[in-house]
Amino acid sequence: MKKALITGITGQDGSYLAELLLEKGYEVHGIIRRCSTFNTQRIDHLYTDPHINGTKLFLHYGDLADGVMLMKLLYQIQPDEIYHLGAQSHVRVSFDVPEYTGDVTGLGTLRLLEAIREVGLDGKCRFYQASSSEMFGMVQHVPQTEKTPFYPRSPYGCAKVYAYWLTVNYRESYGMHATNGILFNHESPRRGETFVTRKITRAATRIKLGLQDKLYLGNLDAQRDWGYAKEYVEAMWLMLQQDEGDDYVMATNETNSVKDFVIETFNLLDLDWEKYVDYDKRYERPTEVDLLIGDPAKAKKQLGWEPKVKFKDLVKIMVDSDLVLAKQELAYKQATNG
Ligand code: NDP
Ligand code: GDR
Repeated sequence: MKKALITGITGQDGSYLAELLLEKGYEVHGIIRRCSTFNTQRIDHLYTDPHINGTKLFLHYGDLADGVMLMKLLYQIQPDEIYHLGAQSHVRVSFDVPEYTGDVTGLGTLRLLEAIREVGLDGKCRFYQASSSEMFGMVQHVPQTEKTPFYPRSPYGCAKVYAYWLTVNYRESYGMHATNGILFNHESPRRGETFVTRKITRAATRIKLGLQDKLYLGNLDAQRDWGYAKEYVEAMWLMLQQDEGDDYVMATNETNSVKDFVIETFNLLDLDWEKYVDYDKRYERPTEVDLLIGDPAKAKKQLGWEPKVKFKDLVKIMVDSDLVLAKQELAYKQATNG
């Protein structure tokens, strides 16, 4: 039975990837952070009592800021594959906490790669780095490919560029099976509620049911290549099944603006978006990434991977799911008000 370690298992992608690997018969280990509140909602449905025979999901407390713990954990687990998804992943927040973002999102990758070497797993363990289209930043070329130069526009983007090159460097220096998946934005009903897509679908469905009056947003003109997270984690697995480590772009090759996402969402709910959406400068970034559109031709050719869920299907999946949540919230509110 193959063993996989996932950093960031409690996040959107980590939860879908854990599901996929368990389905494939892996023993899955995940690093979780100690919090004063529960932070495992996205994986609770996968968890079984570790005292029961046959459990295949194991969670370990840790943090990407703690290199000693990473080393101990790798020594103990001896994973065949590591999916490094853990990060301070919010671009705007990275302007508020640049040092922390550099430490966790950038140096965290270094700590993990060094731990792999230190424990002597560099010859056997495969490593996946969650690289990002944010590395392309300032538009230099469209569509963006594996060969497009990077020009990051945020502390997050800079940290991801550092982690990208570390991954390439460990592959070239030590012959490690190390891979960068350069993933463009991917969303789902499990997307964090402060990322723009989920913020929109959550707010619009609550507005529909009278639970909220307004939605405040920043820049509506930014264009993104939005795909469906569930399909993107399949690509992560495929990348680690190749004979050699490499770098791949994962994208839909379609781009839409934030405004397009708003309009599509409100249209599905039969609402006039202009009545409800207001501007708030707070959500602007000091430097913006204006236009992302990726070319996944290499992934299609080498991995046979192609996204099926496109923009309109994605918005519908998210609206349908958030409408259920809003209805539950309304029912609870009505029940508790008497
Ligand atoms: P999320 O923000 O949903 O999840 C991030 C995960 O990292 C969470 O499990 C979080 O734990 C964990 N984490 C944060 N800080 C630390 C830390 N100090 N130590 C250990 N774990 C930590 O991100 P996504 O699932 O959306 O993305 C997964 C990865 O892919 C990230 O690296 C992201 O930067 C990258 N990426 C994402 C894209 C997207 O569109 N979603 C596109 C391209 C790249 P907790 O739950 O406790 O906060
Ligand atoms: P992004 O995603 O920065 O692309 O990073 P996000 O959804 O945060 O922003 C997308 C675009 O929407 C604009 N925007 C707003 N964004 C947020 N969060 N909140 C708002 O109110 C708002 N109003 C407008 C932004 O300015 C931006 O242009 C995501 C993350 O998952 C990264 O970890 C990942 O690497 C990249 O996608 C690819």
